[in-house]
Amino acid sequence: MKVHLLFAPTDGGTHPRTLPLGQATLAAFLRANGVAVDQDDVDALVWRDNRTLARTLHVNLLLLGDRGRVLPYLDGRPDPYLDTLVERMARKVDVRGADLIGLSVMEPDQVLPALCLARHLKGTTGATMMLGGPNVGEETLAAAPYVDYVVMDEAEISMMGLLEHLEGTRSVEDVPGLVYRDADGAVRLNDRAHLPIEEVPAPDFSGLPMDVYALDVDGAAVLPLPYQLVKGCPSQCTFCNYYSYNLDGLRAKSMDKVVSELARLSDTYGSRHFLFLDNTFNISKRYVRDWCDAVVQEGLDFLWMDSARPTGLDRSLLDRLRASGCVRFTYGVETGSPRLLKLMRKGFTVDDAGAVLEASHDAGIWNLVNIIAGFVSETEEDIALTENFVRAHAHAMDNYNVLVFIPYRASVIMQHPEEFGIEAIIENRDVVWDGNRAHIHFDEGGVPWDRKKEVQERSRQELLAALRTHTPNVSAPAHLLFRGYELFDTKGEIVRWIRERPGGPAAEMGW
Ligand code: B12
Ligand code: SF4
Repeated sequence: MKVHLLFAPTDGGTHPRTLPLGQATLAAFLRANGVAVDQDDVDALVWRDNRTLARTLHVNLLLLGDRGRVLPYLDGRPDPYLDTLVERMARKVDVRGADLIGLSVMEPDQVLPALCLARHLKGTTGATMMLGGPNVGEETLAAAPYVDYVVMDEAEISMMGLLEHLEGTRSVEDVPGLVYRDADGAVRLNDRAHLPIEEVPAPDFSGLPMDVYALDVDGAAVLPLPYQLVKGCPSQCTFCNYYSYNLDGLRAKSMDKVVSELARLSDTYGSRHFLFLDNTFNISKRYVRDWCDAVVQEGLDFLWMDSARPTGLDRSLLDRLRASGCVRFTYGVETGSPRLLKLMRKGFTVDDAGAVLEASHDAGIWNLVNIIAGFVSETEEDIALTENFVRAHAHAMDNYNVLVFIPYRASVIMQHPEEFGIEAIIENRDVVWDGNRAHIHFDEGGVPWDRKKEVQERSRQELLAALRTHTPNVSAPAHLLFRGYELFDTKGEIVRWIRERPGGPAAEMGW
């Protein structure tokens, strides 16, 4: 049985931010179990070719993400121009001989281009077609007759099971976590099963276009390698749906496994830069200390970044983290309103968050702060409290993301809406094409969804204005930060260097 894994294109046409970690982990596991696996990153290949080929040969990914145009096309309406784009996209990879083609869909923006590609490849190859990742599910299979199977979360055990099924040695009902059609055509989801974390292999990136991910920054190639130490999350924030499909809860790799895998990855790919893609690095003080000890003991000389909860980290621990190579933490601060923080069940206070940002800044770590705009029941007073927080800690907020609150189907809020004063829930089936992003809309306290969206946008604009005005407001992609931390000793110097770059940081990313 030959498997070909393809990372689906996004619709934005921007530089692929990271190597596809989930797909490469799956490839490593299948290869270790004797399965012949090829893999490609269609997103990266389109991005590269769109920069080098004549315009007439480009794949217009924005068009492939245009729901108004693509949905009728997927339903069979002729559209010769879309046919041309999809064929161009498909020609970038050679899937001949594959029995099973698996498309990786990590972001909502990948859903439509992935379906276009799946439909085309099903027609041209006849291979078994599957989709995997957090943005596909039962609705996707129900809506896409050219897709045979879906797995929506960790897929190692599911994929091995499916291969056994396709070889005739296992019944489809026995394949854990598989979404499939039964004999009557009804869509079914089997109970899930995940690999123990110590058995999850390090990613295997072979087959991927490494030259695309590496960017030249001032004469040095910077290649951030993604890696995951921890699955799950110690928190259960009420807006998040991560824990819902991460059924096995919090799981962390042993430090022995982590350091040996990192050392091997560094040797194999010739990079000392790691993008840790954990929900939370600081799952416990002990785990953080174990990491710092292991780095010293093994003499590791890496630079890395990750996400962290803004609590339980003091200056001495942050100094040790910086010394272990940490250059950036993304902190989910979310709001400066104590009431909203409680409603979100973040498990820390506004003061905790402020103290960690300050200590992290003093330790020389780049602070990227996530803020949520338009949360359930957010008032002008809540917005003003967040603005106060921004003003108070502006110098310690190097960069920020303001994301509008999205109600996820499996979040605590949507499971128990009455506790949050939400009055109406509308299951909007049309948006299956958007991944898990917005299956559900809500009306709160008499504010209908359309109006709430306006309120959310106003809140976002107000918060963005405060952040732009008060914080250093320096956009610094990972590649640039890694290089900056190699070249300079202080954040002040890095900020100056970034600000003085011709074309700004966007130039490196080709945006
Ligand atoms: C890195 C990342 C991103 C990156 C890049 C993603 C990428 N190109 O790979 C960026 C920054 C672009 C991103 C953006 C967003 N992200 Co994001 N992201 C992540 C993150 C931190 C890591 C993903 C990862 O690589 N994990 C490591 C791998 C090893 O684990 P894994 O994903 O479970 O891998 C398994 C499966 O995915 C599956 N699989 C993967 N490929 C394939 C292929 C096949 C064929 C099969 C069968 C299975 C399969 O098998 C893998 C191995 O078991 C996750 C959180 C997390 N810690 O996982 C969130 C996460 C995936 N993101 C999430 C969200 C919400 C977003 C945004 C929508 C946020 C926003 N509001 O804007 C945006 C989407 C933007 C857009 N334009 O569409 C959510 C998804 C929630 C959901 N859909 O239910 C997650 C889970 C975070 C969370 N806590 O909620 N994200
Ligand atoms: S929002 Fe982040 S910290 Fe909160 S439960 Fe989700 S992954 Fe964990």
